[in-house]
Amino acid sequence: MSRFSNELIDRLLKARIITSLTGAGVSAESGVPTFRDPGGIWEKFRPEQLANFEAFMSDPDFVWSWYQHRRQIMREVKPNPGHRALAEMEGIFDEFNLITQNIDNLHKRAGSKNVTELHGNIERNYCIKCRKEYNEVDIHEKSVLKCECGGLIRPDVVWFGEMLPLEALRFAENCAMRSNVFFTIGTSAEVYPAAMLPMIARQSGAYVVEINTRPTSISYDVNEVLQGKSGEILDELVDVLKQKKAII
Ligand code: BJW
Ligand code: ZN
Repeated sequence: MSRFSNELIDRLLKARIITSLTGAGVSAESGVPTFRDPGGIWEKFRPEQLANFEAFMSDPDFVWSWYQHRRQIMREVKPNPGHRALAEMEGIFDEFNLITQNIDNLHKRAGSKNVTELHGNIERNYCIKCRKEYNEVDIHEKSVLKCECGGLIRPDVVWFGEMLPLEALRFAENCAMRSNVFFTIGTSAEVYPAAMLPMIARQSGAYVVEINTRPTSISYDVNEVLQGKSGEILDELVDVLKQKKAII
């Protein structure tokens, strides 16, 4: 007995455009802590407290060393079966768009080519004054670095109150509007504007599927909920799709 509905499999086999929105839960099985699950490294400081420009300006060394610590974790972990299944889907479908809120590079390391990053990338940094990029920073630099112009160097990630990269956001909205099937995977769907994407997809006629270990605030608004670990579910889904595609 497959855990996938016949409707989902039928729609996927007929779909022209498929989009997946991913969040921290997709990297949880690799060992990257999520933001809002209990027991995580974010229990002491809520993301809203630390992931903002004011926090950086009031204690740049502290915020910088926090990012260096997370950068270390993200470099040490490896992509999991969920990342690999999403990379495989690129080859299975004519148009498969992967939109991620994650900054950890694991989708690209798993082989996904068409990745749109909504919240930046932890491997990049830039000067807050002149915007010069600093992407080869030593992981052991525990204090914040200064640019040759005197400005502080910050990670190239999107903090609360900051605009998302406009081109990436426009592309993501466009994918949501055009997709036949839209997956929302391993995200609590609490942070906007990313959380709007599944709703835009649904309103535009897509079949929206949520994959998550727990219910979220949008679970009632989607067409199908697959409850469980994304690594296991996506791996299974790719197997089913490969079998069906081989028969057709
Ligand atoms: C598993 C699993 C497994 C576990 N398998 N699942 C409209 C309405 C209301 C508020 C706003 C709004 N528009 C803007 C706002 C304000 C704000 C916002 O959304 N606030 C909310 C908290 C209410 N948004 C912003 O400020 C954004 N900017 C913006 O909108 O600019 C325009 C603007 C400017 C000024 C004024 C007004 C508008 C920017 C948001 C930036 C978010 N940045 C962060 C930090 C990035 C850098 C870093 O990492 O340090 O991005 S916060 C953090 O949350 C990170 C994530 O990408 C993001 C989303 O988290 P995610 O991925 O969903 O993780 P979790 O932990 O929440 O969920 C994990 C899920 O996985 C759970 O559901 C688990 O169950 C599940 N899971 N294991 C499957 N194995
Ligand atoms: Zn500078």
